[in-house]
Amino acid sequence: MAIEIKNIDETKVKEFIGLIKNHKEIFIMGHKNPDADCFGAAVSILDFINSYNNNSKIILNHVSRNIKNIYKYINLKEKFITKNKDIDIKSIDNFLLVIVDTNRESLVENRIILKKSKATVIFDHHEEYFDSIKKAIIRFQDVDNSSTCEIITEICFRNKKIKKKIANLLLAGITVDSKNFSMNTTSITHEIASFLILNKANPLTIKKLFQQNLNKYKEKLDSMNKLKIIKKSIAIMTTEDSSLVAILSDELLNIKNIETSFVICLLKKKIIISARSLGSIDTQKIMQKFNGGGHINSSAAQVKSDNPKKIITLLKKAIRENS
Ligand SMILES: [Mn+2]
Repeated sequence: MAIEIKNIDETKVKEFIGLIKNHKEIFIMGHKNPDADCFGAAVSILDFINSYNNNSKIILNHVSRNIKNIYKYINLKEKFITKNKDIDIKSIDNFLLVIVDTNRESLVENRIILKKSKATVIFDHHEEYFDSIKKAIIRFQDVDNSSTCEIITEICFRNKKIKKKIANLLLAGITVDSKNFSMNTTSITHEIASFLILNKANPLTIKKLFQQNLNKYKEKLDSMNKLKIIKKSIAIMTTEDSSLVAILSDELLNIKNIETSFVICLLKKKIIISARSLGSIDTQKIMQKFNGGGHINSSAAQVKSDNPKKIITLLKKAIRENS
């Protein structure tokens, strides 16, 4: 089944396929500390590219906890470059670079490759920021999409047979970024999900891929004791476990009357902030004060600091100014 729901710029798609055919080597990378959307987008675009050019690799610095299960599930180890030393930067010259799930220079997995690239294509659903990559030749960028996986399904797989594992990865990316189809979704998101299910994606398989282990779950419950509510609808929490930051900020929005959540974690002289909102507060504006970004509903930042108390004070000030 093909989806015909949007005016896809066919010329751009053809141009992209032309670039794939004209390059010997292709590198794909997402943002640092990839999530399911970023990882699903990278693997799916690799699968699309493979039908034209088998010489493509994904640059992935670290298999984080967020993607550990889907990394195992896809079982494509040989297609990943996980150590920078495995790329002979000097010898590569004429390569195509495909960037997924970010458009910011400071966030990509490997900035040297980006600097060296003469042909860059971006697939992303985030807004542009001051350090947005200017040199991209083609941009498949749309902030009205729930996820990069949604964009990739529509552009790359609408007329193409899709493997079950790829369909599952794409649906996983959409499910995670849209917080189970509750945020940034349109009827098109649902049509694309339906298309993926028709192509054998299974929501239950996806649920199993994201099950947490018991210890993590216990840690998560322990963290709830540190919850502070300000202004009745804004939750602020600290955690010592960086892998829980995003999970906790998502989870806090399940609590009645909580409209906005911020979770802070100190990690080696760096403070990570994850922010979520049901829409009454624009978390992106607040995270931009900390040089971060994202969307109204979901954003994050990293600050060089070892003083969480000070960051919380600054955060409260930014919340006051933006609510
Ligand atoms: Mn995303």
